[in-house]
Amino acid sequence: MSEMTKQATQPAVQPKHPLGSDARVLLTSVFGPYAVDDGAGSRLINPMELYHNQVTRVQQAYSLRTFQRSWGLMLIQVNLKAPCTLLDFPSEKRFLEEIKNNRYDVVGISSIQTNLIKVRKMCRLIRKHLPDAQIIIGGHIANFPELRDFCDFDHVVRGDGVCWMRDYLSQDTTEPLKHPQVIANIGSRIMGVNLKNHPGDIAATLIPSAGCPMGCNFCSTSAMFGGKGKYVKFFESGEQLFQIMCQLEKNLNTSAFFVMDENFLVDKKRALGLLELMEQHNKPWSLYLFSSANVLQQYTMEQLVALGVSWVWMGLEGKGSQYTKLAGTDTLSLVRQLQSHGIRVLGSSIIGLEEHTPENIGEAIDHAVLHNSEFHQFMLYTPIPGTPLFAEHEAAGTLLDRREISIPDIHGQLRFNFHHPHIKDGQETEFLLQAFHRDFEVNGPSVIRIVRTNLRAWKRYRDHADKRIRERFAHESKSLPIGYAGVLWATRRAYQDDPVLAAECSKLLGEMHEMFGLKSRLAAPIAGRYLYRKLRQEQQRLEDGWTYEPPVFYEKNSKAGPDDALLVEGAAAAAS
Ligand code: B12
Ligand code: SF4
Repeated sequence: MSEMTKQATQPAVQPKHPLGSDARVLLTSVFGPYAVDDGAGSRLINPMELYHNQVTRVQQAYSLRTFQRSWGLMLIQVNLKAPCTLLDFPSEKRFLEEIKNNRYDVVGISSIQTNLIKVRKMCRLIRKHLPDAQIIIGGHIANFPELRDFCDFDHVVRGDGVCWMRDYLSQDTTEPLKHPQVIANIGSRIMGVNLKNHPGDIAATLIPSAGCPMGCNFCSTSAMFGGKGKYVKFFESGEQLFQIMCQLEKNLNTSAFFVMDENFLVDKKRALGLLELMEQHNKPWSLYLFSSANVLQQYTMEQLVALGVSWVWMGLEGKGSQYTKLAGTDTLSLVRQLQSHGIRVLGSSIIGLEEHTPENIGEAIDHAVLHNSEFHQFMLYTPIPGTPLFAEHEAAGTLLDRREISIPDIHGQLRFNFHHPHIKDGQETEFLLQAFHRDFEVNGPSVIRIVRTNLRAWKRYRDHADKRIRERFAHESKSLPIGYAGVLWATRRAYQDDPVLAAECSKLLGEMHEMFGLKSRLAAPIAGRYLYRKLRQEQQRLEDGWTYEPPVFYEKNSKAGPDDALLVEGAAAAAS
């Protein structure tokens, strides 16, 4: 990693553990359960789920339920030579058992600010049961200004933890990085049916970089890894990524990749280098990406399609917002254009930008909803420590104090943590819910939107001149004639009292039958009846208060790193 980033993220004197790589290390995420209201700071409204937390939260039985592992910890673990255990999503009891029954010299906890109370409790337990262990805290909580007042720990790590931990354990920091092997989604389920995969496909997680050089003022990920103009690259070249992807493809039997990089396409040389190799080796891979709108537009649609971009998570932020990444972009036409090429969009909008008022918020919500993106995340504008936005509010004295809002409630789905110039008295809670409900009412369940885009993409690309591209679309469309025909049938029935949505389902079913003939005509009512029954059961389960928690993961490496970790030749983490 370059000197520039080291200064941005690490203290001047790097601490070292006296046992070096002989130290026994435990890495852990914060304890669950998560989807409950309790004294440890868990909140029912803040489950350990991506979609149900902040994207499909009001879509009831249509909400996509799924978990993601703690990839940061996994990346650290595979790159340590020290014996290292990883405990992901433990209960408090399981965590306690681990530290009572084993000797560790180092315990590393990964957390975000929202889970501060759990980190405090975990530190206390470690001090009690492993008094000689060094406690290291990493992840986004590291930017919390008064961390030392709340928790008793030894070191806090801001920014990348791989390099820091290697250095701390006297391991060569310039050694090539390994990449963990992990499926992106665990325990996925929708409409009451357990999926083997993400809607579309099973995907492996790929972690090319962390951070984003765009440096939007509210963005804690960008701030964490260097801020404007900087980010941390774990893998420098398209060739390195290609090697990793080939191994993930082989070992996890997948051809889809959830690219965990806030703005993967920003490094055009790396992305096009990857494309060249995909073409050379005839890889019909699918990529699920995060991208800012301005960066996306630096590519032609042909390039995006050839690169296998099939999902994009993109900040739309809000009508007329002043962010550079949106300058000159008509996001409505961009989303339509992407969808017409089979690229499904997870749009992200902010509720409570400075210019929002109770009078204009309805218009802002309508504008967001008009995108009709497959998924739509809505979040409250939230100054998070470490960001320029937080610094501004701190200087202006406009942050709420601890008596006004508790830390576990600062997660962007409930309340502001600052005095908004126009939105007062907790009105934002209602505005946020309005946005989710409006999107669901107007655009219907996300799964229907996905089916529509898939179907249109299949029509457009099934006869494409390039076999590799045809193959990818064939793969992504394989659920259409049976599973997705059933989804349309079941949804038409579920929405029989909503003429607009029922008609949309009928129209799509018609298109489906035109494309797939007898196969989908026969499958639709059979799969549809089954799905309708499951949907009703799931709805009942939700009404009865069912919540979803991730399973506990417990993984050890061998002293030299786990056998199945991927060694990639080339430079170690480098900053741009
Ligand atoms: C995947 C993810 C999740 C997963 C969590 C999976 C898990 N096991 O924890 C899900 C979807 C469940 C989730 C939920 C939430 N998340 Co989230 N999430 C992310 C996301 C998109 C990726 C994290 C990731 O894997 N990055 C890649 C890895 C390589 O980077 P990393 O995790 O930062 O790890 C590196 C360093 O931080 C460091 N490090 C990390 N841990 C440790 C530990 C030690 C000991 C050391 C030394 C170093 C270290 O080293 C790692 C390697 O460089 C980030 C955004 C982002 N791009 O980072 C948001 C993010 C972390 N989430 C965030 C938030 C707010 C939430 C939610 C509150 C949801 C919400 N309402 O928005 C909930 C909380 C759920 C809960 N009950 O706790 C914020 C955190 C803001 C903050 N400063 O606190 C982020 C930054 C998004 C954002 N910009 O707003 N999230
Ligand atoms: S473009 Fe997205 S990821 Fe990049 S800084 Fe802005 S909000 Fe963060």
